Amino acid sequence: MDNKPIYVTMPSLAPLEEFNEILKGVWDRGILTHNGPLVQQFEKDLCKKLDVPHFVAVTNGTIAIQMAIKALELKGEIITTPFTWIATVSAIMWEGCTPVFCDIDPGTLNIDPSKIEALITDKTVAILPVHVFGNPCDVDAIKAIADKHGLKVIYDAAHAIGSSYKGKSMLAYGDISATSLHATKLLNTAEGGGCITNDSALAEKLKRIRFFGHNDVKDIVEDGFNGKMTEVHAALGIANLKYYDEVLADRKEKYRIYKNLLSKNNSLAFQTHCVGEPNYSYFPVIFDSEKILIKVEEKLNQNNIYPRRYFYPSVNTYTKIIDYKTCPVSEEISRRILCLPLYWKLKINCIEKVVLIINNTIF
Ligand code: T4K
Repeated sequence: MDNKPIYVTMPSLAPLEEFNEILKGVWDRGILTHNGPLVQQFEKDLCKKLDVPHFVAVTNGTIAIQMAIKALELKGEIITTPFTWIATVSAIMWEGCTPVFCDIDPGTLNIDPSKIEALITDKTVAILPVHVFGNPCDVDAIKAIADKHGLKVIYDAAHAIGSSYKGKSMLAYGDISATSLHATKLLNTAEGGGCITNDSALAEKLKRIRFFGHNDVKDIVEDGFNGKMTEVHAALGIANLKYYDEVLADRKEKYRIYKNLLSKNNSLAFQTHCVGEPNYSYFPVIFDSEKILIKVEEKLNQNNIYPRRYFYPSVNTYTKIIDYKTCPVSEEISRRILCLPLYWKLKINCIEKVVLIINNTIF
């Protein structure tokens, strides 16, 4: 094994020649952006691959969440999870809404549906859960609550390309799903994201919002902004999409290998998968205490291995920008959870090395 650093993830990249081949067309046409042919092709290819009716490609996953909130014209309180990346919450706040934190289920690490209703007030307008690490939320329970109270549902599906429930992509659930195509995601366009909806009118509105609010004749008909994906990013997406099935299968196999090797260690806990089929895009492991986590992380770092503390700290504790409200489960798990290296080209002997270091450090 060479001594190159092993990071929590590495982008899944098609061979450079294949990307270059697609780029030649961009150079020939000289069309770099403004809903060019590659963006349109990428959206079409994604719709086919994921079996969703509308995929509106945008600049990143954070903008995708903001656009979803804007398109649904939400103003008020949005119930969300504290166990997430800051982007979920900053998108809510940038749209002038107030995040209301609902604690998580300690097993699935997703929002706990049984705790949502107690947080609904006359100002609540939507629920915005996250399919954490690609683990499908209990979408039926969440829909039942939303329907009962007349609320919209936006899924932060940043991690969820490749996850499914009842044979449908997780991106097909909710009024709108917002996903990320960032370099660290299972499918990437370097930076990128998308809004997915089953509603044709909403998809058209999202496209107008993405393009300054223009309609077909460049009249301004929406309060829009610039969320356009470029042709270069779409070219990368098209090149990488060819390897999507292989990447997905590889993640599942490597997840299985990690789980098998680590299951012998009784002091570790794992995310539970209760609903649907996850995409196994991350390998989170929960330690007995933060002290043990720090010890393991230090040992891994000494061996040039760099896991990440996703998500730490729990977002409700960012008191410089948010009014603190206690979410004990999320705060407790955040302190004890570490995502181990997991990516397409990761070698199996690296997984074995990570496991050996963890076991040797704990025992
Ligand atoms: N909602 C949720 C639940 C999210 O997790 C995120 C983003 C969003 C919304 C918003 O989506 P975007 O607006 O980002 O599309 C990463 C990503 O920046 C972020 O996309 C992601 N979630 C978050 C969980 O993680 P960092 O701070 O971990 O990135 P960084 O630079 O430390 O990268 C981690 C490892 O990946 C590095 O050690 C090496 C490797 N890497 C990274 C990059 C950027 C590469 O090999 N190549 C690269 O280009 O944030």
